[in-house]
Amino acid sequence: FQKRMEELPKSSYGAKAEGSVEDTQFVSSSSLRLILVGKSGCGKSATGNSILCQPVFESRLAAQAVTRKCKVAKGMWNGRNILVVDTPSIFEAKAQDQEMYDDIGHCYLLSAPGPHVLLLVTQLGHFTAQDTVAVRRVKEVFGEGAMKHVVVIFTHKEDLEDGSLDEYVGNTDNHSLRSLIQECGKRYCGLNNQATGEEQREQLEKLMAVVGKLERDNQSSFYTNDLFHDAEMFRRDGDSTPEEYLAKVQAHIEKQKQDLKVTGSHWASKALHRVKNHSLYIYIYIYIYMYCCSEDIYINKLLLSPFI
Ligand SMILES: Nc1nc2c(ncn2[C@@H]2O[C@H](COP(=O)(O)OP(=O)(O)OP(=O)(O)O)[C@@H](O)[C@H]2O)c(=O)[nH]1
Ligand SMILES: [Mg+2]
Repeated sequence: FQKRMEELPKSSYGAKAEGSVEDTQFVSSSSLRLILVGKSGCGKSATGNSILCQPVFESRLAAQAVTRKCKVAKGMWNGRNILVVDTPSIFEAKAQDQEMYDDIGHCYLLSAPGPHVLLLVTQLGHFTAQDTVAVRRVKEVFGEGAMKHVVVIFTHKEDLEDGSLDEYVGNTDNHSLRSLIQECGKRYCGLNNQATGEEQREQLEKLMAVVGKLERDNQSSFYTNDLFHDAEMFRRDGDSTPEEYLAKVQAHIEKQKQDLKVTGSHWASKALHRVKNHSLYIYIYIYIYMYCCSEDIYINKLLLSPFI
């Protein structure tokens, strides 16, 4: 973690940052911070490269995860500064060891005081159980409120050929994908990360239009939480040691996980309650129906017996 700290671009953060004019402009309110999230190999780094129009993140097909640690890169879009944070495999179902907390802590430091947009990347036509885990992990890592800042990115858009992405998303029978799309306010976009020239520019325009809508919906505010605040203080003032900061990271993630469980169990108990109520109505209905239909005095007596 100490090594990661040394690599942090000091000029990107806070008032105490030292750097060129161009660098300090980066903290101005008009800059846009984006974090790439999603399962391993879905095209996060390639998406970052498309957005920045430069091959800044290592991206290739591999059996093992290619991106090994968080990396930040900057660029411009229509005169606006953008900062993109690429992430390693912190959205997988694997055990959460110290390295995972180091990566999460690093990601928070690179994107503090918080991202405007979380780009949740998935390969078009391949939304699997690992993607569902990734959605869950995004909530655990950033908090459930972060879903308000999610845009789903479908990579490999070229596989649609002449088909429409809206039709694909509207007609999919993948329930997890449908509920994700609902949950993030139907904000999604397709990208062909192999595209160049005019095609690349056009698809970026579309993505930025979706981002623009997200910003309007959120009154231009970025997503933040207590841990982003801690990260900013740590980065700027150095008021705690790396160990203390990492302990805060771990405690915050544990709490977010716990909160998610509580929300989940609230939802489950409500659903159970509803089912119970429905069953009661059905029982009463069958009871009355049988009573009315039956001409047999013995059955009528039997049906009435609990009330007598
Ligand atoms: N044809 C095509 N290939 C893509 C597209 N997006 C990504 N790829 C390819 O998919 C492979 C994996 O992409 P990466 O960007 O490395 O994926 P990642 O999510 O960063 O992977 P990790 O860092 O290993 O988690 C690379 O070979 C990319 O060239 C796309 O839109 N179209
Ligand atoms: Mg990568």
